[in-house]
Amino acid sequence: MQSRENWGSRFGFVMAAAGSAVGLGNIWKFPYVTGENGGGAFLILYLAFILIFGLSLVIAEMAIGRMTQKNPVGAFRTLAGGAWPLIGYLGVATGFIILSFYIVIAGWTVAYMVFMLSGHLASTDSAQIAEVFTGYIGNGAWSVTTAVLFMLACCAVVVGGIGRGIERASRLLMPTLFVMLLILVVRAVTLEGAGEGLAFYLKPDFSKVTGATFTAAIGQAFFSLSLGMGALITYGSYLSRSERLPGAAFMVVGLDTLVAVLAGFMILPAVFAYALDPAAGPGLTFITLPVVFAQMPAGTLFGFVFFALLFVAALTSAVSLLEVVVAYLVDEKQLSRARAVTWSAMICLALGIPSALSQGAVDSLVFGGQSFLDWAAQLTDILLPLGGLLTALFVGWVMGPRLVREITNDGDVAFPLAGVWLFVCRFIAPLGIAWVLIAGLI
Ligand code: ILE
Repeated sequence: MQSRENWGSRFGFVMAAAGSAVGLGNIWKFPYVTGENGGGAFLILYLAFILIFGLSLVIAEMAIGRMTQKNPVGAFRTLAGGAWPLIGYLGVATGFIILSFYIVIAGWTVAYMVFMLSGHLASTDSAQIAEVFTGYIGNGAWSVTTAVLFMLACCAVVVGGIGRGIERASRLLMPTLFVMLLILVVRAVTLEGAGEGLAFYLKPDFSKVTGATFTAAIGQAFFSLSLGMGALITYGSYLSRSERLPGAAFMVVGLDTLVAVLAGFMILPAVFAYALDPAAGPGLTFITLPVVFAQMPAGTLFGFVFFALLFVAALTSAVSLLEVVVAYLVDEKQLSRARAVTWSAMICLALGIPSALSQGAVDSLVFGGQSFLDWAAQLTDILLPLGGLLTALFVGWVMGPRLVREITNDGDVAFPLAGVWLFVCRFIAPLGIAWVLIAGLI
C-alpha cells in the first residue's frame, strides 16, 4: 500500500484547515444570512453555537481523521463498523451537495474579477451595480461557464495532491486576504451613515428571533467551520501523529470566526450607508462591495485584487470538499486520483447546473418562493448539524476516552478540558443540536 501523504508542517496544516474553513461562507454567506435574520441577535446565536458545538466537533472530526488516516467512510468503518459508517456517507453526500452550489457562487468571483477590470462595476449607484449583477447571474450561459471555470481550477489543485497544491496556495494568500479585509472594514465603518448598520449588527433585537433563525445560525456555524461535510476528517487524515490537535483546532475556529465577524463589519455598515436592503439575500455582498470600492482611492485595482483573493479563499474551501469525495473514491473504490477527480467533478457540475440556472435564467427552477440554489443551501443547513449530532454521539458514547488518548498522544499533549469536551460530546451537543433542529422545524 502506498504510504499516505502528510502535511509539510504544522503551520501548513493549520493554514490548509483554515483555508477550508475560511471561504465564501464567511464573506458571502455570513453577511447576507445575518442581514436576513435581523442582525445582532443572529450574531449572538451564531457565536454561541460555534462555542458550544463547533469547537468540540472540530476537535472530534480532526481526531477521527488523524487516528484512522482514512476518508470519512473508511474512518467510521475502521473505528466501529455497524451502522456508523453511515455518518461518513452522510458527510460525503452533504459535502457533495454543497460543492454543487458552491462552485456557482465561486464562479461569481471569477466574473467579478473581469467586471472590475472592464469598469462595469465602477459606479456609486447601487441600482446600476445590481443591474449588472442580476444581468450576469440571470444569464444561464455565463453563470454555467464561470462555474465550470472555477471547477476546473479546483480539479487542477486536487489532482496535484494535498501537500503540493492545497498547502502552498493557502500559506501566502490567506494572510493577504485578511489584510485586505481589515482595510475594507476601516473604509466601511467610516462611511457616512455607517452607524445605523453598526447598530443593526451589534444591537440584538430578540423579537426578530424565530425557529428559522435557529436553523440558519446553526447551519451557518457548521457551514463556516467546514463541519459535518467530512472535510475536517479528511484533512485530519493527512496529519501526522506528532501534531498537537486541540491547539490547531482552536486556531482554525478562532480564525474562521474572526473573518466572518469582520466580513459583517465590512458589509452591513455599507448596506445601510447606501440604503440597500440588508435582507436582499445571496446577492448582498456582490452588490454592496463594488459601491464601497468606487468610493476608495484606486478602488478598481483594490476591488480586482479583493475578488481575486476571494476566488482563492473559495478555491481552498472547495478543494477541501472535492478532496472528501476523491479521498473516498481513492481509498474505498481504488480509483486513481485523476480518475476520481474527473468523475466527481463531472457529476458535481451536473448537479450544480440547476443551481446556476435558478438565478434568473430558468423560471421553473424557482419554486415555493425560493430558487433551486436556496433549496440546496437550506437542505444542507439541516444535514450539516444532523451529521454533527451523530458524530457527537459516536465520539461521546462509542469512542469516549479512547479518542482523548488519541488527542493527547497518550498523555503527552495537554488537553486540560478533556472532561468538559467529552461531556459536551455525550450530552450537550446531541441534545442541544436536536433541540435547535426541532425548534427550527416548528
Ligand atoms: N467552510 C467553507 C466556507 O465557509 C466551506 C463551506 C468549505 C462549504 O466557505
